[in-house]
Amino acid sequence: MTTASTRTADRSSAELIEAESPVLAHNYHPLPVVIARAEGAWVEDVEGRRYLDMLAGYSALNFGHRHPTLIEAAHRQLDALTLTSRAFHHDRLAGFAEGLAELTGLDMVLPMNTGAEAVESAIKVARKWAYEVKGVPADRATIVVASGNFHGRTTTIVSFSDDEDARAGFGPYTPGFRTVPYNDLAALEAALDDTTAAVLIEPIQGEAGVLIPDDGYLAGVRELTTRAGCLMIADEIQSGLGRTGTTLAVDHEEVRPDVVLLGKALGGGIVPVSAVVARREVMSVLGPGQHGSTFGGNPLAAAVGTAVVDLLSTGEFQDRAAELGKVLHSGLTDLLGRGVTAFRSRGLWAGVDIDPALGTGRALSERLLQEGILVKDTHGSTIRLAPPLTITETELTEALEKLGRTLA
Ligand code: IF1
Repeated sequence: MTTASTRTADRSSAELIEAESPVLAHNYHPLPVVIARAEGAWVEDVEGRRYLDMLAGYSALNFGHRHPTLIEAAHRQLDALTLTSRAFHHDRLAGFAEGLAELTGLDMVLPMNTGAEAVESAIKVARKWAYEVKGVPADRATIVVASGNFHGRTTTIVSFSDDEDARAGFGPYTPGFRTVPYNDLAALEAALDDTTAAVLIEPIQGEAGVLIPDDGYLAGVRELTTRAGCLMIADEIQSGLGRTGTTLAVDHEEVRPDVVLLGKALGGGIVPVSAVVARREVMSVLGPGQHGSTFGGNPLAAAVGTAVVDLLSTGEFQDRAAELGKVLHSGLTDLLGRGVTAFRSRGLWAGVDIDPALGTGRALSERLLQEGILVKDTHGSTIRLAPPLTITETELTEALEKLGRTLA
């Protein structure tokens, strides 16, 4: 009986891609590259070819691949304690929760694992808050979301998606959600009523193509939700933790939501770590036995999460994303009319619309792969750029030059 590990040894990229097909669910269409090693902004495939990672795990690798401080924190915890369940306390959780509360300017932390779990948990807490604090009649709570949203892949979350690929075929759907156009305060105001528990919003819509709302939109959402007596829930799972040049994307308008959702980079690219961080009044609706998770807040996750919070506490990654974001913005501006029809960018995050006449986003992603650059298309002919915040200016400039040459 060959063991799984011996099976993988010595197979080429092509053989490994071939071997996946009969045994791996086909819920992705990966680019034809098989990564085996990585460090910083660079990855290496099975044959030793190197690529600059301009996707960074959809912003889960803000600190680059295997950041030494984070790997050290993980190694130290692996040699001490990895899992207790929440049936018992462990010595890493208080520090992690204190650090997250301080980083976000909120009061209480619910530690979970994936982004979707944080979103689902926030939906449950918002509904419970609506019934017990706001006084919405039982089972009547509604949550307002934006068209073009992406908040994860669970059946409740896809219930309020308007992306048919993500939603079709998974009914029956969870009721209690209202959809309004993104970046439209009048439409949002019209959707709020006495049943509204919360507005769940991405401060910048990632999967929709890095759609940045007008200045004042987030402040408007904050004002409307305060006035309507409902919660503002900011999904910062992709936009948060330094990506846009500030700790949270909402910081750009100095808005403080009632609830902030974090994930992806919170796990340092090492383990899944997510969290719901909220005002005390909101999180206090949860009592013992009313929510939970086997791995939520586990010692390894808390140790890595604490190291991530510490990296962000100095502001250097945020400043770096803001500074290099200017290089990204000017580099993309130079490509307007040279294959790029439009782009949106904030910090080290950009959605780049490619002239459809040149081909699809997928085709460009495959061409860039040949050039040693990893990117991923979103819908149609938009590609997203989200490099590690540790990328050097030289590496970023090189990637932009290669993008320009490939488009030419
Ligand atoms: C995929 C992209 C998609 C998210 C926001 C919650 C979640 C995500 C704002 C759920 C996850 C991931 C999921 C992954 C690709 C990627 C993604 F926008 F980042 F590119 F799909 F839209 N809120 N986004 O962006 O977090 O449960 O995945 O940890 O599903 O293909 P998760």
